[in-house]
Order: sequence, then structure tokens, then C-alpha cells
Amino acid sequence: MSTPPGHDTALVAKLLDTTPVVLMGIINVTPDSFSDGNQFLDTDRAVNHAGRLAAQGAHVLDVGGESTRPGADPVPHDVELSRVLPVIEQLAGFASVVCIDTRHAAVADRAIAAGAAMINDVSGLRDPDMVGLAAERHVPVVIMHTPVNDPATMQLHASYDDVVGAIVADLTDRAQRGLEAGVPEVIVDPGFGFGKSIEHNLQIIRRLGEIVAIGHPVLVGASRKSFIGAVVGNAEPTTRDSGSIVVHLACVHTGARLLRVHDVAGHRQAIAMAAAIGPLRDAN
Ligand code: HH2
Repeated sequence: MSTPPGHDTALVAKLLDTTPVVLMGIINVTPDSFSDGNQFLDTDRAVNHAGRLAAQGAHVLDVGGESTRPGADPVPHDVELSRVLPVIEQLAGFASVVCIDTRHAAVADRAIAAGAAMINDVSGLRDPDMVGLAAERHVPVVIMHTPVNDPATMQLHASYDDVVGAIVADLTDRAQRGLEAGVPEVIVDPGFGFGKSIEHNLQIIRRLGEIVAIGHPVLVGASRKSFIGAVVGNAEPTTRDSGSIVVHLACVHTGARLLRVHDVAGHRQAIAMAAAIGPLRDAN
């Protein structure tokens, strides 16, 4: 099947070529996301929010209809679709790339037909149909690490001999399978908070260079996550943007190319300031 007109699936490659830090703004069309649940469940509110994030400098708009916070229950495909499709359809004229945040190929398929040009898969291609879909539609994919594809129980699996080693092995294998199947671009993500303890998340930040060394663009998404809340004294999720910026800038310094964030304006300001002070990245 060909890609619908109006989709430039090479946009992500162009963005990565021309933009030192690609900002992915989060649009959670859900009743239960951990930091903004119910705020953007209404289509108009979600589209207005997307417009705000685009105006603030989001290169990518990541639209999701299923919370994957620890303990979250799965959402039936028809419910997920009823949340995301009306939003994606209205983002068609936006300059930002629209990305569908889903673990399900059936949802990604309809989202691409509606205008999405990128897939963000927190399960790392575990749906057997996802890799074929991305290859056939020529859509780049974010492959995220999680020890199990089950948000309800993933924190029970936060146990590793070497968390970064396990992530590198898993992402290397999944990325290779994606590329061999014909996925045009693979972006890898260590999956902050997905089956990880506070110390695991901190180790990922310290050793992100090992994930960058896999050789694919790296996306990180620490925005407002509970390990930041825990470090700063259990702050409420919506008050964790400053901590999120620090984590993300540290990751950019080590080589992360894409940041998935709630606070696009704050991150844009922080990146501009850091770039003015000196090189954004370690010379390596
Ligand atoms: N985190 C969340 C959702 N999608 N995608 C990638 N690639 N990386 C992440 O770290 C990531 C993600 C969870 O955050 P959020 O969307 O804010 O919350 P919820 O899952 O409760 O909707």
C-alpha cells in the first residue's frame, strides 16, 4: 500500500539532519495519563494544545490514546482509535511531523492513513504486525526498551544484573530486526520509568553514551517521570519540568538527538541557552 498524499515520511530524516535537538511534544488524549490525564481527552482541547506546542517549537507532535504509566490497564483498540484519529486528522495541515504513540499495529495503520508519519512504539515492535506495517508504509519508528509489554506489571520486572547492558542488547537486536525488515529509520529509546527503579533511571543517564554507541539516533523521554519526583522530594508531576530539563540536557550532552517532553517552551529555552554557552554535545 502506498503512503497517502501529504505525508512526507522522509521528514524525520531531514529533521535529524538539520536539527541538533528534535523536540517531540506530548499530546495525551487519555483520561488517565500520569501528569495530564483528562486535560486533552476532548478533541478540540487536544488540537489546541498541539497548536500551542507547535507554536512553541515542537518539531514532532506525539499523539497517544493509551496511558502506559506503571499500573495502567490496556485500552481496547477501538477506544484508542476513537481518541487519536479525530486529533490526527485535524493536525494534517500542521508543519510539525505527527507521530502516533501506540503499541498496536492496527492503531498505527489507521493513524498513518489519517496523517501520522512516524510511529512511537513503547513495546519495541512486540506486535508482530508492527514491523511489516512500518516497512510497507515507509514510516520511521521509535523502538523503546521495556522488560515486558505490560504497564500493569512492568515495575515487578525492574531487576537487572546490568541495566544499561540489558538495554543495549535488547535495542540492538530490535533495531536490527526493524532495519532488516525494511523500516526506513529506527530511533532507539532506553525507556525511562518502564520497568526501571530510580537507580536504574539514574544509571541510564550516567551511561547514555553506551546507548548512543549502538549507532541509531537516541530519543529520551524522562518528562515529569516519578524518578524525578522522588529525587526532588516527591513533587507533583506538573511541577517536575525543571528536573526534566536537567535530565534531558544531560542526555543531549551525551548524544541524545530527540527529547519527548510536556514542556516544549521550557526545553526550547534551555537548549538555546546551552547552545549559546558552548557545544551541546561532548566531542566524541
Ligand atoms: N513515555 C511515556 C509514553 N510514551 N514513548 C517513548 N518513546 N519514550 C517514553 O519514555 C515514553 C513514551 C509515558 O509518559 P506520558 O505519555 O507522559 O504518560 P502516560 O503513559 O501516562 O500517558
